[in-house]
Amino acid sequence: KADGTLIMSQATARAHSNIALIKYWGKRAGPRNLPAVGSISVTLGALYTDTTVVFDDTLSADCAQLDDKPADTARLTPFLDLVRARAGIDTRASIVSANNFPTGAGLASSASGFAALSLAATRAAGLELDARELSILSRQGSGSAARSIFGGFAEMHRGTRDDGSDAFAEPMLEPEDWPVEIVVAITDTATKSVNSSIGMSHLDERSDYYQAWVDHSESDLAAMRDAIAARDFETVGALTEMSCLKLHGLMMSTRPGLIYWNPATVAAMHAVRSLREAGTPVYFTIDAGPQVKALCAPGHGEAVARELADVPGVLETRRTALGPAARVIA
Ligand code: 2P0
Repeated sequence: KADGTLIMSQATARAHSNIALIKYWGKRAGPRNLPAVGSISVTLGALYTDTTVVFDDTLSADCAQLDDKPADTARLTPFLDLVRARAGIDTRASIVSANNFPTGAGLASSASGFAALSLAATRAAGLELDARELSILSRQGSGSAARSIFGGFAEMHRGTRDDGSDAFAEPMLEPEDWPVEIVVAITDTATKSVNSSIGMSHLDERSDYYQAWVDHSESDLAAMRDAIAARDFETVGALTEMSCLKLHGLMMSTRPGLIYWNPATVAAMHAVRSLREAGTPVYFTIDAGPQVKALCAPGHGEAVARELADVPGVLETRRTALGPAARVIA
């Protein structure tokens, strides 16, 4: 400003991680990070990212810190440019972000991270986007982030428009509508070797299974919508395991083949099935990493967490209820 005072504006947001029950993998052609398929997820109460964005006229470049360490801005500056363009500003930003769980290890840190960043950056820039607009913005940072704008159960729409204006998530159920629980069995805390964006790029050329994946996506989504509406846990669980295994089959079929599992991942999958055979309502799902997430019917999380903690190679378990929508916290 002319009087020499600094122009600084800041906001802090919290967004929760999510896991897909019907998985997103693959992109439509073109810019704006458009998904090839829709997805359905649950937001996780115990896993979240807190992100503070400060627009600061004294900065000559964006800078970022993640979990107390300097972070690369290569993926962040183009994203902040979307916010700046919308707000009509040119000011660079400082981002400080922290996850309360291991980053980049298949626990959807890009989902909670870009959802928190979308909300913090738009507020700091003086914008008040509604949830749908925030979901569209978040998607451009990371596809799964579009779902972390919402709590409970959410559905991400693939959309058909090239401008991405119909590729957003919507809420399906609030956490209290159906309080299922999730147990995360962490089997490795290292950052994964192949990030999702690269793993799912150009699949039409890289996997013979890809067209089948896309072709069956709408019927999987429709079946899951019906099962959730009916609170039919067995069907939701069966569809969840099916979508997970189909995703990993697709990943393994990709040239070069992606194997995200380690021996403890497989042991935890079998442990979930043994528990189920013994009468516990629990089903597994796994993202682009080695962690196993067990979807438990309401009231069964504690017993499942106890059993999974004893699986050889499981380092830690985290039990969580469904979480709320992304929100401004400061
Ligand atoms: C999902 N995953 O639906 C699927 C299942 C991982 C396995 O969305 O390229 O980090 O940033 O849009 O969102 C992870 O992919 O990918 C993911 P980009 P993202 O949760």
